[in-house]
Amino acid sequence: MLHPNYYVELEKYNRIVNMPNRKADIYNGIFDRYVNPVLTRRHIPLTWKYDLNIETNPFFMERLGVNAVMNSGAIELNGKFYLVARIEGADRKSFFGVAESDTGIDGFKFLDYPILLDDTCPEETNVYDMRLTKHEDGYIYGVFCSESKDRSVNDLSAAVAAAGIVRTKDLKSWERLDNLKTLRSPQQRNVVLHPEFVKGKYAFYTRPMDDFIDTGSGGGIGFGLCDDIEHAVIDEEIITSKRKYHTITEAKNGSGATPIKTDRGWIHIAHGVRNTAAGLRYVIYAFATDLSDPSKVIAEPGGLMIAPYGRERVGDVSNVVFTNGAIARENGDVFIYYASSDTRVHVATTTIEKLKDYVFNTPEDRLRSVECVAQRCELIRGNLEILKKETEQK
Ligand code: M1P
Repeated sequence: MLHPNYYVELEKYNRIVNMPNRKADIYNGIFDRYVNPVLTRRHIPLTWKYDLNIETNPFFMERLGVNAVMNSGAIELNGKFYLVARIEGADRKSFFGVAESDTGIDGFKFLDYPILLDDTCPEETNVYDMRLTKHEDGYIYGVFCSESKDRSVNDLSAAVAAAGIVRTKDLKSWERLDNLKTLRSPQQRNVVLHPEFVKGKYAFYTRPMDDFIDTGSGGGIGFGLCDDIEHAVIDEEIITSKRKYHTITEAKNGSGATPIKTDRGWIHIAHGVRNTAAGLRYVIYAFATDLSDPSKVIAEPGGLMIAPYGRERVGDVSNVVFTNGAIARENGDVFIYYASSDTRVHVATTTIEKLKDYVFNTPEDRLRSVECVAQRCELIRGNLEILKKETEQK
């Protein structure tokens, strides 16, 4: 028999998932933030957590709790917005759930079941951070981190990160392919499939790493080609967006959303990491690569685009914003989905035109304080002249 508390909790759940969202009163001209997150652990259906049967669950306890909903791949399909979210159970294992919305800014509801991946990797312990790519071969690919215990060292926490690959046509049935092999990099995370063939091959943005946490000699976001997506192997990786000393990417960076095609180049929305006394700080930045050679960076605005603000700064892993999904619509609107502090998912909206202006007209990082001040003085000088002229004309 159904536990009567179900209806009490259902009302709360319905309030959360049906809560309308609106733009926040923060302006930068580049994108809009929103007042509410679009996905939190309170968006998880009750059927995923509770045993609803009063006989087997008399206290109506959560039997399989959920800790957080975060880093989400994003795609538009048949006019609807879909997020493939990283859901972290109370048991620390992550898995994927597909949430659907009509607006892209609110009303996200998970489909009935989470994604049950084919169990093709017996050594795999954890999966997370799926990037979705609508590829010109006709499939939607999901590339995610497949994490296994590192048994080669005597360290309980040691792990190995690799890129898992699945594909689908409807976001309901998923076919698992072989994990990506990168012959020159022992570990990989933040791998993204480029939506078009490059030189007739599948092209991946990679993130070569020597270690599970530290990228070590991995110099930044990599790029490599492979012939066979079903058994993907990359033998040569080159570095596209490099990590740089005393910038937002000094400690690490990683590809985020699948690159957005514009008439001026591919726009990438990625993450950069620096170290602080309080630990790693993750921010989101953008850059553009060449249309015909998507490994070649042609513009990289200085500094960060999205930083954690206010409540976003606090969570399971504080001081983090992280993106692995954006939707660029036919009409030019762009929805960037980002998680804050590994705890919940937000949306930021902008347009292709604004992104192009941001990426191609924001000054580059001049890398030294004195030159950055000179850069700012140039801006101020021009502005003061305009203001002076304006006053003189009045
Ligand atoms: O905790 C912050 C992020 O850390 C990792 O990103 P990276 O590989 O760049 O360090 C990922 O585990 C990501 O899921 C997480 O949000």
